Amino acid sequence: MGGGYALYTMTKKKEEADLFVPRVVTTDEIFVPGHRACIGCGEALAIRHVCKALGRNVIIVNATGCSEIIASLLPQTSWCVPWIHTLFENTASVMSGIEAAYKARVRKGKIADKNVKFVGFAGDGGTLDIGLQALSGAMERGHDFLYCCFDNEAYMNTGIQRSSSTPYGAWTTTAPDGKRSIGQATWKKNMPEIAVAHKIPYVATACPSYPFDLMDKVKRGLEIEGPAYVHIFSPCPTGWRSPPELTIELGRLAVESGVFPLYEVINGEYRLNFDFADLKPVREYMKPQRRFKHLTEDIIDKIQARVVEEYLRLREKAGVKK
Ligand SMILES: Cc1ncc(C[n+]2csc(CCOP(=O)(O)OP(=O)(O)O)c2C)c(N)n1
Repeated sequence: MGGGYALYTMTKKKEEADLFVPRVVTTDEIFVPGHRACIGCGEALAIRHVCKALGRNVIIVNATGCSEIIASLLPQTSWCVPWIHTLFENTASVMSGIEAAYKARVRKGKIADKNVKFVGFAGDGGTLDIGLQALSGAMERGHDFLYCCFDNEAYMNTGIQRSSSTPYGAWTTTAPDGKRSIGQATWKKNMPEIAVAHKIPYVATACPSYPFDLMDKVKRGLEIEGPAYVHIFSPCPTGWRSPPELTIELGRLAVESGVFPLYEVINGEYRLNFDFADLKPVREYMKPQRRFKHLTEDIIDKIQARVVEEYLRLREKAGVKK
């Protein structure tokens, strides 16, 4: 009996070790508490994780958006690293300008520290809509930077206006549902694929519900030479009309339903980080969010079909066997 128990605990320990690879997360806080994010804000949590992975030897260039307005109200700030607030249109231009100037000064021997990293932060509006051309140019020129898009699927800080990242059928204040409207009438723009089309060395999707995966990707993006793009799913209870305590759960459901798959594209090679042979129904993900509450079964079925279709295409690209 005793031997059996010892064997059981040994096996259990081995299983646990296999399941939970022990990793060390720094206790250093670079995005510190005291900011004004809404209760349950997925973006603030994501930023905290991203900053832990970045470390302190960085310069962050931040577009207008929730991340900027919640954490930089003078005379207070949550940012403990050099941080620049830019306009929407030019986040990637400012970032690439600083990177080019820094490289030139290193070359001339005027700066000794060769390890400073350059990072851009923006929301989905600042990335997929307003700042897309500057980002495209920076990716094309091949600057050495990491760009993080915090995707809460609308222009949230200005009052929940739709963006090109708002999912099909979702209610927003500028895409309201009604007799003649289902809410957002267009499908979500696929920004990670737009980044992949630029043939940059690193593209990834991430979510704060999977913090280790998120931090690994930020580190990888930072280390790789050249442009790196990480698209971070950021649940927003205020804009999604969801209970704040469900933020982490909604991130998980988005991944497990295939609505937001977690993958990387390293030098053009796809890697699906979490694969689900049986996806959870999109209904499960949508149900706690009142932005979808008006949708009919037909529309939900249409969304379900599209999610599965896109997931299978992604699996194919990643070479996952059916
Ligand atoms: C060129 C320009 N257009 C519009 C605005 C107004 N504006 C300020 S914040 C914002 C929404 C930003 O949305 P997003 O980038 O998704 O960030 P979030 O607030 O959701 O974090 C808009 C449209 C602006 N400041 N500049």
